[in-house]
Amino acid sequence: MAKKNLNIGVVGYGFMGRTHANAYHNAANFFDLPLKPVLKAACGRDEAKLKAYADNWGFESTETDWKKLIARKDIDAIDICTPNNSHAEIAMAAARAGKMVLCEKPLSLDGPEGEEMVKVIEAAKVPNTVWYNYRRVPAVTLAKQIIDSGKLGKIFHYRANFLQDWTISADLPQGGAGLWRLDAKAAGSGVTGDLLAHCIDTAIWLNGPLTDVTAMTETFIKERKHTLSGKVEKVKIDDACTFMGHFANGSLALFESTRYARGHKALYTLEINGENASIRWDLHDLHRLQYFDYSDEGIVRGWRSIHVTDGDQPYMKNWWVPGLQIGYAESFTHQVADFIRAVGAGKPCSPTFREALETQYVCDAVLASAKSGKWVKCKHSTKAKAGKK
Ligand code: SOE
Repeated sequence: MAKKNLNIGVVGYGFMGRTHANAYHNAANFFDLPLKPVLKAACGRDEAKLKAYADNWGFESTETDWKKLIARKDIDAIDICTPNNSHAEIAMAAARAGKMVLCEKPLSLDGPEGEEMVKVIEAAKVPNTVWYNYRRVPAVTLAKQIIDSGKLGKIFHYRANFLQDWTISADLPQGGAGLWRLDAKAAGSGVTGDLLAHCIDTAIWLNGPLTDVTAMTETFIKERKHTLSGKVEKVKIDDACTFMGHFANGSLALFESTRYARGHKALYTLEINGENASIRWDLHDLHRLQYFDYSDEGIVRGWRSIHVTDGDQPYMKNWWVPGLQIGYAESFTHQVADFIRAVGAGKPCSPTFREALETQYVCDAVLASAKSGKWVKCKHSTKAKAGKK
């Protein structure tokens, strides 16, 4: 019997618009889903770019006004791939219209805006999720399984980096297509909301909530020409951010992100050290999980490099044959598959808006600490997450 369709309206045709469209295309081919995702409509302001995007990915129709997209009766879910400062308005309007909402990360510009979004989405009772895609890289999901099985024992340290080098040139303008990440009005913050948010989301998922942080940020290039105004304007985003903190389970946090690490394009790494074992993962080698188990016999004890491609490892039985790896794009495909399965089962798909708000609170605490030079306590979005030390 033919499956019922899940009609998707994607807002935004940039980098994320492409990763999501690709994911909707592939999800039903690789995963047995209760609903079939259909690229019903693409939405964006520039008609020529929109048409090129829609034709390329096979969307059935286009809209140049997201309000019209939301008003359409034939759309079940709104997927938001626009700059951060438009997430709240679109997400809340979509929820109020009864649509399911999938929102690119970070959820919002800051915690208070995120709180509004959570209030509206929960009142509307619509399925929702935020695209923190790295959770769904099979090696990272495997790390979660290993940690949850208790193999690491008591956790002492959680260390994460997200390093890039694409904004070193002082000639690079801020604002406008592709460069909105440098404009505080559009992005909310710099590396904290763009890159550390990924690290924080994964950390909370793997190791539980953060309780307090102390941070420093730096803006290396103080002024840049603004693409939209044509004027040289003050740069208000953080180019680099380093923070330390405590997790509720007693372990210590050490996080660093920068867009000034010459030679690194998107080097997201994480390492967790427990009493009995340690885990290490690296986005540039994303199909491997490094694992050290102290209980191994002494003469063969050492770091193992697990090639996460076998059928009994997360998501992998749905792909090729053992030994053949998948990559970055598939983490988005997994999110589509998990979202649709959750919708079919009437369950939430993590991270929900409320869970993503927890990351927003940590980002707020990090930025507040960098400003004040003091330790700042993190707010929590759920009682369960607040945990106990
Ligand atoms: C920034 O360069 C960026 O594209 C982020 O916005 C993404 O979230 C990250 O996954 C890769 O880097």
